[in-house]
Order: sequence, then C-alpha cells, then structure tokens
Amino acid sequence: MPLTDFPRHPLTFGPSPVHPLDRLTAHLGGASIWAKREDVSSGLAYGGNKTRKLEYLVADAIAQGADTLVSIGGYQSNHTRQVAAVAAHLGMKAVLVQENWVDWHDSAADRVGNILLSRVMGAEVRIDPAGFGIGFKDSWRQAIEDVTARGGTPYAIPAGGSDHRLGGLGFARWAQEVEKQERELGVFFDTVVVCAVTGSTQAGMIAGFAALEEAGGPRRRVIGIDASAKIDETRDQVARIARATAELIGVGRDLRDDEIVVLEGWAGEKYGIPAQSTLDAIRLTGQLEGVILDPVYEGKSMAGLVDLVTDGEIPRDSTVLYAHLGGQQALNAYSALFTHTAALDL
Ligand code: 5PA
Repeated sequence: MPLTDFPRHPLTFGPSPVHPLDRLTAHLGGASIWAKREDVSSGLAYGGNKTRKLEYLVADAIAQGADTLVSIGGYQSNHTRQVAAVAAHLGMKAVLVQENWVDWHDSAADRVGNILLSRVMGAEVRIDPAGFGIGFKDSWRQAIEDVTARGGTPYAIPAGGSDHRLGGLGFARWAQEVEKQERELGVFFDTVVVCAVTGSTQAGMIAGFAALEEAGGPRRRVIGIDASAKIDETRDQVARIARATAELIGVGRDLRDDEIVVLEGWAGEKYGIPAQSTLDAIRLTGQLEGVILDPVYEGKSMAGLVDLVTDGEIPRDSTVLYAHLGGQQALNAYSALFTHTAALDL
C-alpha cells in the first residue's frame, strides 16, 4: 500500500530544515555539503531521528488502545528519551529498559543527558547491566510482561524503533520530503550520508528513494556509515528492513545490492566510544559551522563524510545531503573529552 495510506500521528513541526554547510564545503574544497536537520524539527525533548519513526508506531499504538510504550536502549539512548517525550505528549506511560551498552566510565553517564531528560518526563527507567546488542532482550520482554501484569496495555517498541513492521516508514517519508525540498530549493542531492546502527533510518531512506525511482525519479546513493563496530549485523539489519519496507510500501521489485551500501571504518573499536576521527569531525563541524554533533553517532558519520569527500570517493561535483539525526544530549556523558578548547587552525 502506498506510504500516504499508512496512519501517521504528526510529532514534528513539519519538514525538517535543509541548509548548506558553506564553510565545511569550502574547507573540504569539493563536494557541496548540505544538512537536513532531524535534531531541530520537533518540540518534543529536542527530537531526533526516532521522532519521525514514532509518528507511524504511535498511530498503531493508539489504534491498538495501548497506554504504555515499552522500549530499550543504552543508558544514553536518544531513542528512549524520544519515546519518553512522545508518551508524555500523548498522555501515555513509558517504561524504558536502559542497558549498559557502552564501555565508557564517565561517573555521570547514568544520570545526565538523555536519561536525565527521560526521568524529568516521568518515564519508568529500568537500569540493566546487559551490554550492547540490537536484538531482542529478556529485560525488554520482562518489562512488557510487567506492564500487562499490572493491568496496563503495553506497546512494544524495539531498539531504535527499527525491528518493527512499521519501523522503516518514517524515513521512507523522509525521502519524499527531500524530493519536495529539492524542488523548492532548486538542488539535487545525488548522495546522502547517514549514520547506521539499528538500521531503520537508512533502510527507510533506501525504500523511500526506491519508490520514488520507480515513479520515474533519479537514482542516488544513500551511504550508511556504521557506528556500531559490528558491520555484518548492521548491513544485515539495514538490508532486511529496507527490503521489508520496500515491499510494505509497494515497491514492485527487489532492491539491488548497490542500493544497500553500509561502510565500515569510522566506528572506532566499539559502539559508543569515539575514535580520534570522531572527535576531529565534532570539532571541525563545531568550529566551521556552529553545528553540534555527538560522539556516538553523528560524529562518526561526519568523519566518514569528510574522508569520502577528501579521498574523492564522493566526487568533487557531487551535492551531498548529510542527515543530521540528533543525539547531542549524550555529549554531557562525555565531558572528560572536552575539558579544554582545542581550536583548529582553520
Ligand atoms: C541513532 C540511533 P538507526 O538506529 O536508525 O540506524 O540510527 C542510528 C542513529 N544518530 C544515528 C543518532 C543520533 C541516533 O540516536 N540511536 C539508538 C538509540 O538508542 O538512541 C537506536 C540506537
């Protein structure tokens, strides 16, 4: 069924803003770089990429009569913070399993940033010592059972809202939005760069652009940058969700392998731990553009973009759309990395 027929509960101000990154473009001396900003497109606890995904999931939750959203992430999950905000906004409850996904020993990691905001918004936060993993977890199953046992009606949202029938729809719609904004701005983005971990952000984009291509639209590259340091899992998840979403929205062909591109090389050694290239990209974008990136996701995808443009893998005459997916709140748990100004010679 076409995307427009799926029920959607709006949670953003409207299309996320698109704007050029002129000083970064000049600095790299090549491809023209623009950003599309999921981090400033909603008034619900700073938004981010999950807010757009949740527009479809909560429409389903409301239709099912759910009263409690149950989800899972790391201590500094941006996703669970957005679930908490959406639950508050809808007058629902939120139960959030927060696992110890990151081997990062900042003494405030389970108190500041995202988790602090979720507590402010009234979510039930369950700290769990389990490590990183995007699959189904017993702690999450338990949380769902507990809600039922106390008479509530849970709606289960997997990590990142990804491994869910409707998980790819939010970013399939993002693709349509991009096409409309291109027409308004008189620009064509031949390349999109996006961070990938639980996968439905990139997968949704791929499915959405495939649908547009089928309707006569141009081909473009959607380059995923793995930030989980588990490239095989990320690739599998993106491919699986992209194919399922494409089928769901009526794309009448299998996706080509060259449509599913997830690159490794910028995740560092572990999920959640910034590499030197992550920190360099955060400082570069901050100091050239006043645009803030986080050390878990966006700093890694920007490091990928910088290298791909510098190496010519993204050609000089390309016009690139960097998907800024939010996540700045986690910076607070990484204060030890930024105790001094390290001004770049720009
Ligand atoms: C996240 C995810 P996907 O999980 O859809 O691939 O998106 C990756 C991503 N950028 C990129 C930001 C700012 C993100 O928050 N975050 C998760 C979370 O729990 O917050 C799902 C992992």
